[in-house]
Amino acid sequence: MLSEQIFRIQHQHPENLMARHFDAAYFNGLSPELQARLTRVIITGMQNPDSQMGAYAMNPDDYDLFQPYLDKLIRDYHGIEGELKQISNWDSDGTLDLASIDESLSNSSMRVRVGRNLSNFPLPGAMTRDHRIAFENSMIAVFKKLIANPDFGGSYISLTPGSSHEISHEQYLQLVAEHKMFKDMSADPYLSVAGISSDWPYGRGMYISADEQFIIWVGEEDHLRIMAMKCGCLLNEVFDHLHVSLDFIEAQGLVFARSEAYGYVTSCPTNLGTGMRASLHIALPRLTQNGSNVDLLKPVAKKLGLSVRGAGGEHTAAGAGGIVDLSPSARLMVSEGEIARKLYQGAKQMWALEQQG
Ligand code: DAR
Repeated sequence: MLSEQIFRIQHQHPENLMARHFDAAYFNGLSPELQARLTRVIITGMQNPDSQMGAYAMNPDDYDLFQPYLDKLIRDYHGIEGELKQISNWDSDGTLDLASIDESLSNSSMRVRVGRNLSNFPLPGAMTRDHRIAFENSMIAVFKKLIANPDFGGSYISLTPGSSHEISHEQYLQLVAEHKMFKDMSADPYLSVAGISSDWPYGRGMYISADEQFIIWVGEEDHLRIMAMKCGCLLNEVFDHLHVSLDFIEAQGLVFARSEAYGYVTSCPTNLGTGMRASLHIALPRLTQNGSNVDLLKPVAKKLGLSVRGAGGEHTAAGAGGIVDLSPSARLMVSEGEIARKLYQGAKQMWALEQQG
């Protein structure tokens, strides 16, 4: 029985928010059709008891449809009480110059990404192969506008067998090695159980601008992962680049799924709100025992509202010289401009801790 399995997870894995807030009476009060839909949302957390969230939305309206239950997971994870109303604001209220922290940070790797999903398709976990191909084709029409625009240029590459944009497996592996393209998600048990990696590699691809500072992933954990990146010291530049680029692609007629309360709708509830992860690479050899132990840094960072990953992304080790990927944890009930400021302040605080010796 589903409730008995979840009850066991509640006790064996108290960090699993899907289980922690599961309410058997609520679930049993749903129609059989809604019980089946909600089971698809939470199956990832049932089959991966070590999950932190343990749920992925399958349709843009799941957050509203199952609000009595999912709202508890969302508020618990994001630490929110009271009114929930996501407001977008990209104003970072001043120059955020990493070189002002230390001259050695003047050429830092900076990256800001947002997850976005179109309102007229199921979310990745519930897409059929036909959905995935139709979605990719609808995006290729938008990419043609980007490619024709001299401010963007670039190209689109597809993994879909038979696509006129299809690249070879070797070319794909090279793009992954260069951290430009995303990995086959089938290896991620959380995503694969949720159906997010199904039909690989159909409907998956990447737009990359001529200067390689603007990339759009198609068909990863969200329909779109839209990211701006550059090496430099002004965080404002990479945020502004992303903002301008988002406005351009939305002007092509894309309608992103949004909720009044939760902001931009994303597969994972951890990304709701802005859908934004803003990060930079910073060398913290002392705090990471020269990169041998990123986990040492995580509780320190968490106290400052920051999360730390290895230089290669989620679930990777630090890079050479203790280089880690540092980002503010907040996504929801925080604006884009506030995230920029939090990233700057976080870098300043971590740098100061590193210098304490
Ligand atoms: N492992 C899943 C996902 C957590 C957040 N990371 C994402 N969305 N890539 C969990 O529920 O713990």
